[in-house]
Amino acid sequence: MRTLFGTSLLVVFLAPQVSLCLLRAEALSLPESSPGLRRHKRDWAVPPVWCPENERGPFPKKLLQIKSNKDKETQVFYSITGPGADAPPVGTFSVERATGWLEVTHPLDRESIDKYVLLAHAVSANGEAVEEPMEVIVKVSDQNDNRPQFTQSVFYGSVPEEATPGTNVVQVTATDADDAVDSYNGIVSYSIISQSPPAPDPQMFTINNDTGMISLIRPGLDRETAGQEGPPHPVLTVHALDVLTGLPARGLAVHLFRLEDPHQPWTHISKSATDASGRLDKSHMMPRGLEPGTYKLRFETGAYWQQQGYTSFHPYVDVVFSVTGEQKVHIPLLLSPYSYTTYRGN
Ligand SMILES: [Ca+2]
Ligand SMILES: [Ca+2]
Repeated sequence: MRTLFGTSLLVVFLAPQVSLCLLRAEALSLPESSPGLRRHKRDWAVPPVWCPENERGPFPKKLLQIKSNKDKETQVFYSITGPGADAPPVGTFSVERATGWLEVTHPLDRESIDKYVLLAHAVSANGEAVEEPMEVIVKVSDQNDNRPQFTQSVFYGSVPEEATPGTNVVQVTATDADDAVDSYNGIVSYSIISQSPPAPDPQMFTINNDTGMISLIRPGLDRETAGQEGPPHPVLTVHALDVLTGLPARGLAVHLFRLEDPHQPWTHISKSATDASGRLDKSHMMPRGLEPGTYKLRFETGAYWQQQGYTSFHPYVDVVFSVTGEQKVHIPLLLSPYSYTTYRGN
């Protein structure tokens, strides 16, 4: 809608039938008792211009010719100002002074800037403006040059083994930097490629193409035979204590990450917050327990202390820990605005 509106505003200077509509609309909005107000009709016309992104040269490439009707009476010189002309990104566009040809000087990237609003000026030989400056809008049309990207490398979901078909498991999300408003290039659609293990049915789940919600379509999920092999994994528990008050630290946001590959960024697994007793709801934090590996808890201590009316020296606290074959993993955190202590609890 925004795009269409912007376009029609500019078309007013070009297409008479459109300009009539808009003039009428404007006249209607004026009070009837103001006869002196009349819309000044412009003498020059510049259409909106679309320029595809990633254009190949040669550059400069002509986009459109700006023209003033005054060029019959006097010689007119043209210039442009605004972001993309004399303001950053300087020199993306230029105008041929004598002819009014507006040119683009290098390939554009719609994902960086999708629209330029330039001001066109027309002056006579003695430097006097022969026209009011006029807006020229260059819109960058999209090419499908971005793949969809999942917002996390791994999404963890869980479902009770007695769950019935239709139960939601986890929602995955992906984004695509391309245009999803005026084109399909940026629209993301989801599908399941494979399921492991392929039991008890090779198609236990379905995914909503539009929303990415994965849900169960077959009954009979059985943890012993399908989901988890071997003994259950240890459960993670956390306890945060505010040492200024001696009370549990309530409402402290905590993120859990896992390091799957030392050369890759941490994988975000879940986010939660401590309850009134300073503890995390462990089923929410890590529903299936911790497989052996390297993990990190990030405590958002800065935000916590700010809520308490203090400024914290540590904007957040990262606790990195290894999980091997323990029965349970307990991480206590003792917290003040200027210090923290953590240790291996039990
Ligand atoms: Ca795309
Ligand atoms: Ca694109």
